[in-house]
Amino acid sequence: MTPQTCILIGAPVDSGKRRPGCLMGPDAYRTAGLAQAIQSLGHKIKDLGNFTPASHPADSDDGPLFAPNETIGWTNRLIRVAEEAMDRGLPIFLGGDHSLSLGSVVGVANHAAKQGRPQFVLWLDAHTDYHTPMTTDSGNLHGTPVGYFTGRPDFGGFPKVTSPVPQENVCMIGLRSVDTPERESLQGTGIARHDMREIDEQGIVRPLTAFLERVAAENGMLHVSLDVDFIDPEYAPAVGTTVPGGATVREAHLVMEILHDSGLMTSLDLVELNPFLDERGRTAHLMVDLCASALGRHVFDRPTRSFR
Ligand code: Z70
Ligand code: MN
Ligand code: MN
Ligand code: MN
Repeated sequence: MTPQTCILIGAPVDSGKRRPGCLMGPDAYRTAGLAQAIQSLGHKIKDLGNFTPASHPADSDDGPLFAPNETIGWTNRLIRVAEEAMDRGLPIFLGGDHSLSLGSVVGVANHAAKQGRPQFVLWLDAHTDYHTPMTTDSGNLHGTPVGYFTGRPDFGGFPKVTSPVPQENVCMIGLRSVDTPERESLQGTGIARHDMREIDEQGIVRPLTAFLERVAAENGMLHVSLDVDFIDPEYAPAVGTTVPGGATVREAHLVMEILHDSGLMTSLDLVELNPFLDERGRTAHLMVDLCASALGRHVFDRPTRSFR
């Protein structure tokens, strides 16, 4: 991989669900040595520090959604920050819960549209996060970003999505907790959905490389959204919603290493880390190591792998 300028964007979003703690994520990544790990691979780092939401009305306790106004404030802020960062390097969004992707993905997709290139999204998560504010039972907006950036309706109050990511350009890997309304809405969409059963039967490489070949063939931009709960809670306990049966450390590294080899990744989210629930920083360190793999850390050199 040619040396990159990695732009660290602290997004201590904690409004996407009720259990607090993700606001400590960006500083936990810094404490775990994220910048040093990336620099040691020959890349440059620009740390923009921690952002705050754009101004927004106070949230009330009534209503079906948790903290919608604060989440809208974050979305407005992060769309702008993402658009600007894409002109300067490879943005890495340090979450923060997964509602930060309401902003990060729409921002990078706006940038791709200006370049005339298609946006692709790799969603590494136990969950599909395909709700809308109308279908969510929990009222937690971290369960809605994929619905939002693919252009589903009913996101009143949120910025209008002018460049939705086409369903066919979204690939989800790691799924094992999908709500009934999400499953029903996903039926018949072009979103590629790979659950843990498929990973167990076929391995994780096959769906990943099939997707990357498509990104390469269309000269696409590729946003990768890595939810801590993609990984099994045995290795990554610092997350509010632990779902057993997730990816192993080895599978997760393999995904990141292949992403690096592809040279296709243009932006990255690290989301849902709750340092308050961690054990001596091990989840934060694992996420830093995974990020390093995606940016070229390896044991031995290999022949170049081309997806074109
Ligand atoms: C559930 C909901 C979710 C992440 C949990 C869970 C959503 N589908 N997303 N953790 N990252 O509440 O909508
Ligand atoms: Mn998620
Ligand atoms: Mn999840
Ligand atoms: Mn090397």
